[in-house]
Amino acid sequence: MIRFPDDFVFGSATSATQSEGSRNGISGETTWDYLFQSRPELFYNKLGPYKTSNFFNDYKKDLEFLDKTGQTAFRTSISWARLLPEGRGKVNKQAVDFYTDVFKRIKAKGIKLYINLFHFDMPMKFQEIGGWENREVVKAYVNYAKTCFEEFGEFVDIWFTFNEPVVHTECGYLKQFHYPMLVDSKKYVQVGYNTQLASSKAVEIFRKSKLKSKIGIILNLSLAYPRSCDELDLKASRIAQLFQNRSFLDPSIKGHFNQELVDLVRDNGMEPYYELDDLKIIEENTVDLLGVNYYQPMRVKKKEKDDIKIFRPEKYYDDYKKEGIRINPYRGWEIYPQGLYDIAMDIKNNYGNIDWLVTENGIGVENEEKFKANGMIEDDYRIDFFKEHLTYLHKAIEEGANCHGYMVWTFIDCWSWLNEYKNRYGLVELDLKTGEKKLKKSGYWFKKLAENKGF
Ligand code: BGP
Repeated sequence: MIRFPDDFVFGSATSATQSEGSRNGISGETTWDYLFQSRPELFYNKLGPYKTSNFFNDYKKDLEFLDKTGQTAFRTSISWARLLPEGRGKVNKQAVDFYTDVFKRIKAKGIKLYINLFHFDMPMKFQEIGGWENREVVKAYVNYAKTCFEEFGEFVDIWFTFNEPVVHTECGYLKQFHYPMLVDSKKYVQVGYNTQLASSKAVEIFRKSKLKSKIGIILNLSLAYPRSCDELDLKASRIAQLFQNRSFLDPSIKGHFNQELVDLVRDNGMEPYYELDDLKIIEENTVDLLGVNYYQPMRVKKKEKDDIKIFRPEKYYDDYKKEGIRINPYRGWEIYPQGLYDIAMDIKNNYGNIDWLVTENGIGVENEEKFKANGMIEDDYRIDFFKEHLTYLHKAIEEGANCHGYMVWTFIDCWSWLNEYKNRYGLVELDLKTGEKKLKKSGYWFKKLAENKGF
């Protein structure tokens, strides 16, 4: 049997926009509401973020599934636009009451509560003035963070400043998957920089609050495996990791940006606007712990075509399709459980073995109803996926990795950005037509996992 330490937590993660429903209750608009209104054709089910899994109305019943799946920790986010419909200023009392009740109920169950402050959900009011491009928005975010610490500080065990900051930066400013759907290297760098600054400033204000909880950042880490040991393939892998991992790992944990990345940015004339005080703030406000989202590795080789003319990560490497790898056909992502072990070793060897936990890991499957037998989705593929990743995580812990928990993506099947409900990840099934929620086989399995601290 694979057994984890007694204080190891097992849980799941979701986010405000993906579960609550932006038109349930009072809320300001986010970039997702706006993008759906202006370009509905981009969204898989053409539903928008309006109802999602209806957590805002269903939460009392939904939270019962935390017990049914045996979770000892739960992660969600607060919606900035719900708490502060104007982005700043007047606090929405309805939002305070909602989150307070949700958080109280979770704590009453003896479940640890991890709250993230920003999960891709920029209030539209602020995107109109440039979103993360604008330091005014950084200021407003710090004020929002302070409001959250004051209103909900007593309930939260761990705060996270951001979820996957690489994603809103790249998807919004290079890849066109998130609003404002631009391709603009200069803004891409500025948004990345300002996001890090916002995170460090939130840590600063958190320290001043004297709360006893901890604060961290959630990063989607993927090691970049080189095609070969050829010097140029190795260089490609190192640079891919600078963009993907080191960009936020170094300032968040070590208190300064990675020098090789800084040089690369400067050599390309892409230095962001910054103020001297910023560097001191970043240096002095590192995180207590790290959340790691892991889905797939990167595989790269040296750049062979001169096809990228602007400054972006892919200017320095080509993706490499390795023969014989396993792919999740629905999402197109490689399944490589050993990647989690390798990340653990990177954190151990290069980041002072900081305290961390897996904050997302999971497999998205399309048309999951086809796996239904006697009314239940028999998602053995998901159980196997979890088992394989947990096996490598356990090996890493035995070798000294300082990992204290494993959270799957996700709790109840949720709305997922442009993909909406295409791929289902939940321990709990959501019937989109009736709104009914039901445990999947993996939900039952997860309860046993948590009770036994292993499998
Ligand atoms: C992560 C995000 C989640 C969730 C998940 C699955 O990167 O933090 O919010 O969306 O990916 O994404 P998808 O449904 O696109 O496969």
